[in-house]
Amino acid sequence: MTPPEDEQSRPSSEVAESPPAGLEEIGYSQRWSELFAPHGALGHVPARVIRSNRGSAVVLSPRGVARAKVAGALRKHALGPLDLPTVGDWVAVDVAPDLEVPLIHAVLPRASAIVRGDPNKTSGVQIMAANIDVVFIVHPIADPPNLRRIERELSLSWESGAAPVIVLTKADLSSDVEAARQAVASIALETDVLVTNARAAVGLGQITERLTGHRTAVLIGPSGAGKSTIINGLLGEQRQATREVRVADGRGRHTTVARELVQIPGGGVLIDTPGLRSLGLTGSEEGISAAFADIEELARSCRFADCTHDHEPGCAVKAAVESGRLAVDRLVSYRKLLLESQVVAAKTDARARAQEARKEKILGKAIKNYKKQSGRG
Ligand SMILES: Nc1nc2c(ncn2[C@@H]2O[C@H](COP(=O)(O)OP(=O)(O)OP(=O)(O)O)[C@@H](O)[C@H]2O)c(=O)[nH]1
Ligand SMILES: [Mg+2]
Ligand SMILES: [Zn+2]
Repeated sequence: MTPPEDEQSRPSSEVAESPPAGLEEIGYSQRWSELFAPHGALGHVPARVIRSNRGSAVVLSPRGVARAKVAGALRKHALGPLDLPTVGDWVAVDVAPDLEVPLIHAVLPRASAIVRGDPNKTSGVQIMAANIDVVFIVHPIADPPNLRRIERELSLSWESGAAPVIVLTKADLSSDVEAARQAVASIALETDVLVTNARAAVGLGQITERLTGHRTAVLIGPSGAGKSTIINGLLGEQRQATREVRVADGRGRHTTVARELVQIPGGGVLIDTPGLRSLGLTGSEEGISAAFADIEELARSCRFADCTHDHEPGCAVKAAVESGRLAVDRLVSYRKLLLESQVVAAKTDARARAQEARKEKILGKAIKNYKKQSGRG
């Protein structure tokens, strides 16, 4: 493809210097440099989306931080929100001086993404963060931790392509830290469970440790869990807004409103997200399988390969519940998530079919018009 004239004629100093200053610290690597190369030939610069909220994006490029807009062609060709830039994305940006704001022309193929089902959106999904290496699942220890929600978040995390780590916060408010940690560990399988008191900056080294090598991690978890407090603790300043959450009227409120990528001193970046009340599944069962590997392992010994662990004879999973080796709540949780996932998958299929039908109708009309105009109808 030949770049348009104005882009060809741009002085070569406008083409991205290599490696782009400052981008390596936030994760720019060989992979991104290779994926970016064809865009560099067009005179665009590589950038990372560091903040996104309802369609607006702030990017960090070698030119600094700027609010950017999605180029018309990219928006037009996007089939849904998955094709549009989101926090953590690496993008190709036009920063020509005659532009009012930088224009995002392309989103580089993602290495990973944590996606949640979002029943309020027509598309049904929302990307919480892209190109992440680690998902920190943050929960207050004192409440006590909501095991069922952690299982759901583990499923979404395994689905993302990044490795989950559970972070229990507010250790200072718990009378029995070890009991809470063990309860969570019992459902976490191989996943690490860390304990912190972010207000006193205790246990935060375990977080930075996992960011070495310019890695990217996202913080997810309920509102008030202390996600932003962890970031502030690591920065040593009150950068992110935090707020006491009052249980009585705290429903549906969150302090953090935009998803934001923050550079951590000593290396790596953390993406802060608003605590969400509903974290829907996306219709895939792979994440659930990973999060419930213990049950899936037991299921291999069930008499029937398609055992639902409900009424079938010779069910090894039910036997494990009866003998006390498997908590019944965990089995119920597993079945609930699978069912939810199947419902979402069916809806997604129906949506895809409707879209296909709509396309065919439009195409059919176009063919009819064409025949009419050319007198062949
Ligand atoms: N005692 C104690 N309080 C904490 C700790 N971590 C966070 N908090 C407090 O918990 C409240 C909520 O913390 P935030 O960091 O705003 O929670 P969040 O997860 O970012 O919440 P959203 O942005 O709404 O999703 C604040 O008042 C914090 O000061 C901790 O380790 N110990
Ligand atoms: Mg917050
Ligand atoms: Zn079974």
